[in-house]
Amino acid sequence: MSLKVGVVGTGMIGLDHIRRLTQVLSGVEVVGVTDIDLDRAKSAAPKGAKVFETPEALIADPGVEAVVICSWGGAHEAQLLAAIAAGKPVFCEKPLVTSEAAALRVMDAEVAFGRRLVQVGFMRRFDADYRRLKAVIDGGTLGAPLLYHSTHRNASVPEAWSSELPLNDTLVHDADISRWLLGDEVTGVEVRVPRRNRRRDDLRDPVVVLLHMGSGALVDVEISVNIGYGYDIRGEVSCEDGVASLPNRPATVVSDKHGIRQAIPEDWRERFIEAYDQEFREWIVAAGEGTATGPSTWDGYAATLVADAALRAVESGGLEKIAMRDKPALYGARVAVAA
Ligand code: NAD
Ligand code: ISE
Repeated sequence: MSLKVGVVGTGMIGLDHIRRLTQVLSGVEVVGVTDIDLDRAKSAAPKGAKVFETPEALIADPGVEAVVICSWGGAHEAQLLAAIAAGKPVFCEKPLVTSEAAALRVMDAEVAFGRRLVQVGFMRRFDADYRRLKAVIDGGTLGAPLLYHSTHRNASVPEAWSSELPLNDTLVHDADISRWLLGDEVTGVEVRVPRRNRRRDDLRDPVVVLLHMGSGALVDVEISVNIGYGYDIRGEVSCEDGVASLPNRPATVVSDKHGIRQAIPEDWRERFIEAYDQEFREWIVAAGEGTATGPSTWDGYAATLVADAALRAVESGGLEKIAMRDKPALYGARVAVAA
């Protein structure tokens, strides 16, 4: 039996997820789509799928067993609340939501429902290179992690981007992966803003973010969203007794009159193609059982707090502290955080 899925939002990643759900993965069927741009939804609809006029209609339809949310971050809250109210498992692209208050409303609704329904699209956790990096750190042979360097470079972003987005749309990945790799929570955030990239001097880009972790470890993050040359994601953990890094991705080595070189992924679709496939494989299994595993509403909340604090830190120029609510039992044991 295939899991019958409805997709909300048929833009860049919505289309890519529809492709993997229809052409790559098994045990799943896209039975419905919707978008505020109905023409876009119609052209994205796989054969036999129904085009719904609104997310509410898609989510409420008895033929839709589980929901995939790929709309803009600011629209996620209402769609998540509708899916939870309908008791349907939901995969929600990151960011979970775009404010602490919205994250708390979603968490309260899921906790009141009494079972996990939400998986957030933090796909780095499903990437084989990040999984191997975490295994090395968890193995303990390098001692305690002291510093993590996270580099997050996009070749370009859409014209419509504003200066908040590098912090509340892009940084959330680095916040989540730092928490996951180090098994720790972020307790404070600082931001430094260097000179702007000439390609988009209307944007605050790049930014350097310093995450203070509960253990005392520090994470420095470079966010550059108009680096031009490609999609370049790097990570290196400095521990007491050694250093562990993400490898460069294997790519054909081309030698010609310009020298010896390897291609860099164009964007997230190419760099994380296997990770997105794997996050959906795991989601399909859990959603088929009426629940969710992997990155949770709690993780989405934690990343949202980091984004909120980073935006405050831009204004204050100082260290912005983060206070988390107590972790509900639904999301497992609380990570120990030093005072
Ligand atoms: P996009 O602008 O290409 O597509 C978003 C689509 O959602 C548009 O077609 C828009 O019309 C539709 N939409 C917006 N609000 C809606 C609403 N209320 N109801 C129905 N449809 C609505 O953007 P995108 O790049 O596809 O990003 C979508 C989401 O996916 C964002 O949250 C983004 O952060 C996330 N994303 C995640 C990754 C990743 O690596 N995990 C990569 C890209 C995008
Ligand atoms: C996009 O939404 C993603 O999630 C990508 O992974 C990230 O690199 C990019 O900056 C975001 O805009």
